Amino acid sequence: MEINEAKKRVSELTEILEKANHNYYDLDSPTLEDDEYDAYMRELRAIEQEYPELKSENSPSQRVGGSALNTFEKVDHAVQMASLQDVFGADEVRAFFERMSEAGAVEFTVEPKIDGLSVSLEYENGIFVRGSTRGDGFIGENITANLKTIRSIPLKLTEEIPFLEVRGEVYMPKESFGKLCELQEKNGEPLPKNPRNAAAGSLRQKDSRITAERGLDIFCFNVQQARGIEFKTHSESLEYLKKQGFRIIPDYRVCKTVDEILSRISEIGKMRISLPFDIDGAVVKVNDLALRAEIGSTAKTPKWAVAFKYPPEEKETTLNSIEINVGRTGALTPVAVFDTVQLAGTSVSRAVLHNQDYISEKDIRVGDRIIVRKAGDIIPEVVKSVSHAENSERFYIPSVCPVCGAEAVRDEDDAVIRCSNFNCPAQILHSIEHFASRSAMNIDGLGEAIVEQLLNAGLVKTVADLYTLDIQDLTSLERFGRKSAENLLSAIEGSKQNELPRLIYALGIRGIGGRATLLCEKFGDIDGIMSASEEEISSIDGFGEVLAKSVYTAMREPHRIELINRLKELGLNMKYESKKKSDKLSGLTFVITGTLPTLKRDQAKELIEQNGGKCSGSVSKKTNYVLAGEEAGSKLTKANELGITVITEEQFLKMI
Ligand code: 0OX
Repeated sequence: MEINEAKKRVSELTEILEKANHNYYDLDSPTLEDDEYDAYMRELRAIEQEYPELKSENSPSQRVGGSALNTFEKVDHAVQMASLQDVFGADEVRAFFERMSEAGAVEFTVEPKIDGLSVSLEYENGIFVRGSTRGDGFIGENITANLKTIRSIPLKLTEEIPFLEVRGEVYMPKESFGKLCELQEKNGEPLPKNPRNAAAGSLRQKDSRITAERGLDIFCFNVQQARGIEFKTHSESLEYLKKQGFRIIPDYRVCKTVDEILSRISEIGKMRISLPFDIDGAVVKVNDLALRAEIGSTAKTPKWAVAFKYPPEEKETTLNSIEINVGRTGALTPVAVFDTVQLAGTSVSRAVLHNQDYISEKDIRVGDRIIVRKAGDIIPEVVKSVSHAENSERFYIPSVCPVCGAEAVRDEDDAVIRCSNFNCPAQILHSIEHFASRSAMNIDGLGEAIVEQLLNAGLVKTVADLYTLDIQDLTSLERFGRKSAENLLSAIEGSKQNELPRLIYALGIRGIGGRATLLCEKFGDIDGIMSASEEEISSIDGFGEVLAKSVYTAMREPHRIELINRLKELGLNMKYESKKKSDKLSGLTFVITGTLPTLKRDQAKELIEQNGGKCSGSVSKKTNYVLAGEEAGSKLTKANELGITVITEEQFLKMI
């Protein structure tokens, strides 16, 4: 494609993709099928590869994020990002109304108060140039790359207004929070405490690819600064923001009387449980902007707005005990067990207490009267301790595992205390359950109860023992018929042929999640994975340093090496059936260098491997071809010195 044509197509594709984002995320009315969206995105990426100069900072391709793009450098807020004065109850709202009416206010807006993190979005000539956190209201941090991953944030406005700074609240929808909790649990990672914390953690990621996966969203509710346009009222500015492509605060109303304000506050309160995001109040604001300036602010909060706080659905109950659960990664998780209460429509009697810091800060003790609620209306949590029982003592997570008695030690990099014994029965129970689970080896019929029976009967000690079970072993268990035993044995036997990524995931490496396939694609078989260096692992797209270290360390733990060796002997599939397409490049070694016109290096490597060839990082006499793109450096020189054939991407594509 010739450059002018490419430029035109980039602009067309940008418009199509951004419009699709807006329709999907802001208007809730999708206009493109997922695969159409993906196809346009692929086309855009291919052109941007060919013509890097056409790739703008605000290309929709930037929304998937990248590593180390967030600078977190300090950002001075030209206009203070003020916080709000809280009010509780109708009387305080009336008092606010009286004060404002005396100052001349005749119109107010009432908006839900989103429970998230305030951010500032700056636009120059209609282009998103900088996004930052609120910080202390005066100085925040630059998180532009992370904010770009939120698809409802327009990267380009409808109009090219000289300058606009908009304030909004980034939040994690309840659905995304639920998914994140599930994933963290599956990966043996600590659960986020509530959607707000999860949103904060996601915005603070150095690697914006992680932010992109977290399903964050935003509602915008204030024009901080504007040049090239003036507004008379707040509601007018919100409607303008909507026209510019922002997702504005939902369900806001303009009210005139205090009764209208109070009834809107109460309506929002009733909607609360069914809203797909957390709110922690309603905001009442004077609508007239000139009047706001007259009314002014205190050091921290404007005098022309208040945040009405809803009493959260909380219940008081008695904490009967604190159980210590030992998970498959050995994490000791304290769990509060209390008298059952009804919360958000369900019976609740247990809540995770997270870690020692959480317990110590709230001074939660057995026997306490406690307040409980549901974070994000999903996860029960202990809000605080109201009173201690007589003679109660501070609670400490034991420094020995309550199941096996081994030493429990605090992780270097997080607040988790872990049992140090890989043979701990609790770790074994949960790791066997995980091994058999649907997304791992998918052994039908091997649930928690049966794993417990097998462990209690001494029939299995590690997952490898599952493969030596026979019909007598199983029928000797209580309530285990011949038919179920046969079914289970055949499910276990069948699992030997599973694809390697399932086995890798089943081994329970911390943080591996859905990335097992990438490992297999890269290293081909279990031996390749076991001998891979940390650098090689972290070179895989999608593997950060932390995950690479976790895989590398896991593959050097003696108990895991022993387990893998046993599984090998027992005949489990240890090879990766790659999505190989042909043997056209069989026996040939390639070195890729420089920037290829359309393919990323990884893609070229994948194609080489899919067609039976091998890739190497350095040029030697053994190299058959050097696949060279633009700005190829020393490797190309060396290839020429050694007389190795140098090919272009086009020639390479012809070969396959
Ligand atoms: C919210 C929210 C927060 C702007 C000017 C003073 C306070 N969390 O939903 N803040 C504001 O207003 C700011 N409005 C909101 N809706």
